[in-house]
Amino acid sequence: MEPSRFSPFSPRFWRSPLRGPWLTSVLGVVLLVGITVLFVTGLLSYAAYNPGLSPVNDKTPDKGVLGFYLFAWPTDPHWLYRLTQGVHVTLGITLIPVLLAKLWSVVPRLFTLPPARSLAHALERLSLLLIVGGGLFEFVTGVLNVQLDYVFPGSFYPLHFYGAWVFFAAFAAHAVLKTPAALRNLRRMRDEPARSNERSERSERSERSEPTGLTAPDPDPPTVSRRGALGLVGGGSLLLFATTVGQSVEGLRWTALFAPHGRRDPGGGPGGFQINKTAAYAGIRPAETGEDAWRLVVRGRAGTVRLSRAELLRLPLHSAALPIACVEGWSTSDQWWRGVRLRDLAALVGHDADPPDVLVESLQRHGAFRRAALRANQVADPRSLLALSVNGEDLTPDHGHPARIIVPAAPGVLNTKWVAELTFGDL
Ligand SMILES: Nc1nc2c(c(=O)[nH]1)N[C@H]1C(S)=C(S)[C@@H](COP(=O)(O)O)O[C@H]1N2
Ligand SMILES: [Mo]
Repeated sequence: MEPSRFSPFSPRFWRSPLRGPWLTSVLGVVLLVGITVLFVTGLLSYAAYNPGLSPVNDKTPDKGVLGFYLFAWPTDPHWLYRLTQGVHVTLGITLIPVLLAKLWSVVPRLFTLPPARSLAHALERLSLLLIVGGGLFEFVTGVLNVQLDYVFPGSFYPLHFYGAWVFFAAFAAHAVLKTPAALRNLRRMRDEPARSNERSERSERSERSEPTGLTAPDPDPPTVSRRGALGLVGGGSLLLFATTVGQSVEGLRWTALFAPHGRRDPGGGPGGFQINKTAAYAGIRPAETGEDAWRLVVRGRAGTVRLSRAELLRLPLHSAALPIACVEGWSTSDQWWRGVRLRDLAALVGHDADPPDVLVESLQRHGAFRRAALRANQVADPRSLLALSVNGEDLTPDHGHPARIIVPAAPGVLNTKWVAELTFGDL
């Protein structure tokens, strides 16, 4: 029996005249490109954490074969992570309206009866569920992690990482199956531009005869054209883009209305650039950072060295212009850091020729980012510093006084603040 038009299982329940192969195809092709870029930049972000280097860095220790592609993250160009992660977050947010519109355009297909006509049909529908569920899951976890500013329940990384693989596998299979038809649809509709009424009717008819189940058999009269609807979606994306991208662009920060580190710059002066967590939040007490109390402990194969800040300042000091680029997508322009080269500190404890990896530990007692490991190529780079000052003045407490790490091209999370100990080699 045919379900009635009041049941979503009836094709006649879906009345919007906008649904059809053209709209679905346009949105699908945009997502094909966009989600592929999201997937690649996401995998790059994971690689940038150096998860293969040390269990300390690895937020998804049970990744198994999914880590097959990991490689040593380079230090050049120095804005590399700023770019890849800026693209990942900004593009992800920009694509939200496209994703929602795409889901809306195919929603009748989620309600077909019988649920499965054949094994192949059952598999196709299952993959559709994975795509819809996986897509929503990835976008929601991503946005929450950015918006909740590090208070996302600790499991963000494994959720987003495993979710990405499940989602992308289903997405890739879907794309292989559907892209030829989508491109065919687009080509056909371009060849018969829906200008005159007669022509557009013809194209509507030809759409309706397509057995896609997308076009309403019994549509309501249109209130907006398909191009108009697409314009609305594009406008929404543009608005999100325009209110997000500023979080990574100096001078435009105030336009990043929804970004937790957007809006106003955090004060002026040498330390007047983004702060992810303050010293107070991290539980750093002024008593532990004073000249009498604080000693940097440096360990290596030749033994252990303790240095006061004054002693560090008497070592050869070097400068590097480097940004902070956070996994949340925000970044600063290049700041002018000054301090002791990590490779010079390695040499102090017996690693002269080629410096090894290093484990960096903070004064901070709790929290996932209190320590991080850096790769040998990062230690060796002459721009990698234990920074003591920024933009010509002592580090402020919130930017990591008495000393912090700054490494070119690395994610912000590796730029440990309030450093207490460096251990070279033997991670
Ligand atoms: N000890 C410690 N260092 C830390 C963090 C932290 O939470 N604790 N956060 C890291 C992260 S995620 C970022 S993005 C940068 C931000 O540096 P900023 O606050 O100076 O901009 O610091 C990094 N260093
Ligand atoms: Mo960060």
